[in-house]
Amino acid sequence: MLNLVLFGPPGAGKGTQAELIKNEFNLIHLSTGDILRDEIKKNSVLGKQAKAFMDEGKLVTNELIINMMESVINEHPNSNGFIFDGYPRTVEQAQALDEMLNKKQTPVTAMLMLVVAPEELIKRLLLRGQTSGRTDDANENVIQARINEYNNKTAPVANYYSDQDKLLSIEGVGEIQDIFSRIKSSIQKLNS
Ligand code: B4P
Repeated sequence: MLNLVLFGPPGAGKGTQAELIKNEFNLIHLSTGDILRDEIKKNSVLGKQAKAFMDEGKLVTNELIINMMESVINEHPNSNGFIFDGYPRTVEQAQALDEMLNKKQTPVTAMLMLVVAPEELIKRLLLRGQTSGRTDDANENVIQARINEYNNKTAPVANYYSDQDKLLSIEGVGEIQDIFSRIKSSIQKLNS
């Protein structure tokens, strides 16, 4: 099984690259952002709770995310593996993911970290905000709050995987296909 964590700040290209990786390696793509936006659309209890955090650019609480992810992972017992997009975003989430996958004897294979400078992130997200309808992309203050949350709470997750010798760093600037080629060759090296 191939379990990949796709990591990087907001706007680094996680969702974009996850689609390409999923198709190439036949993996299940789990995006916590997409799952949460779905819950908001359904106006579920989880969606209502999550919306308040997301509209301010804050991370949704670990408790809500970890329970949600455990049930989503359990829906796919026979997959080739997962691509985790936007999860884990805190060390506590990373520990919970390890615990869940270790129970199934299919640990995280590697973390792919997309490296992009903050000015480029803000430019990309404001551009997407013009058409996406996402309230968290429309306002530069909210985008900055997301980047701050990333620096304070999410960036330490990279050390967590580096300590396990699972961190692969990928240059995330340039043509989407070129970035994907870099990702693909990193994954192929894992298998060789
Ligand atoms: P997400 O939906 O994960 O949003 P994101 O970090 O902004 O990344 P996304 O995947 O959408 O963007 P991408 O980089 O692909 O999270 C949204 C919110 O949900 C969070 O702020 C938080 O509140 C909550 N949340 C989610 N997961 C959570 C968790 N685990 N714990 C707690 N809270 C959680 O792309 C961005 C833009 O760049 C796109 O327009 C794309 O077209 C463009 N782009 C991509 N690659 C490019 C390239 N090479 N060049 C130019 N543009 C590029």
